[in-house]
Amino acid sequence: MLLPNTEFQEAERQRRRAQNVRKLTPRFRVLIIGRANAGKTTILQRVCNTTDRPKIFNREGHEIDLSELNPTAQRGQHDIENEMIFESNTAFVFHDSRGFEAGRTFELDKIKDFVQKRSTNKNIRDHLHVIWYCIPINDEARPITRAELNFFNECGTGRVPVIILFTKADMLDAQTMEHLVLLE
Ligand SMILES: Nc1nc2c(ncn2[C@@H]2O[C@H](COP(=O)(O)OP(=O)(O)OP(=O)(O)O)[C@@H](O)[C@H]2O)c(=O)[nH]1
Ligand SMILES: [Mg+2]
Repeated sequence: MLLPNTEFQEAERQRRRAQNVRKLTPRFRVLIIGRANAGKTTILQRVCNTTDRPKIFNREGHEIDLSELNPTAQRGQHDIENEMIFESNTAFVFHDSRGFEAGRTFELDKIKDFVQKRSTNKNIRDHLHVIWYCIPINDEARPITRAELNFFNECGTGRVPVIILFTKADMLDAQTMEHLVLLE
């Protein structure tokens, strides 16, 4: 299709702009939030097309030893500041937060602080591009907790979009099938 001259120039301008942005920020930065066992790691593995565990780097860029023997490994995985990278797709960098477990409402401040810092940071390569919020819908009487409602009501994420990922929907199918079979 032949574009009129001005449209062509605009398309070309956008293409060049996108190229420049990619140079400045080579990796797409995602914050994934969800309570323990919500399916966060599974989604990230699927996105990066791997079953391997990610590599985790602290804020100084040092890799954290994830061996079973290392007692800090579990904590390191859910420290929002740490960067998580899968070798199969290094174009993504993830930050992992267990969000708002019962009795741990302080996480809201941590997340607010992180989002704020990562949106205003001078270095564009440190910017956060999206938040993926995992909500498992399989076995919860209340899939959205009070703390989560607070997050949606209070935590202004500025220009960072929040995408809700409903996880474990397949298990809901299994439960419904079981129920239907019992009714027979
Ligand atoms: N059936 C089913 N199981 C899932 C799904 N997503 C995750 N799981 C299982 O749920 C368990 C927890 O998944 P993870 O991805 O480790 O959850 P997580 O949110 O990373 O958990 P933490 O890191 O401990 O907070 C694993 O046994 C997964 O195999 C899903 O969509 N369907
Ligand atoms: Mg995990």
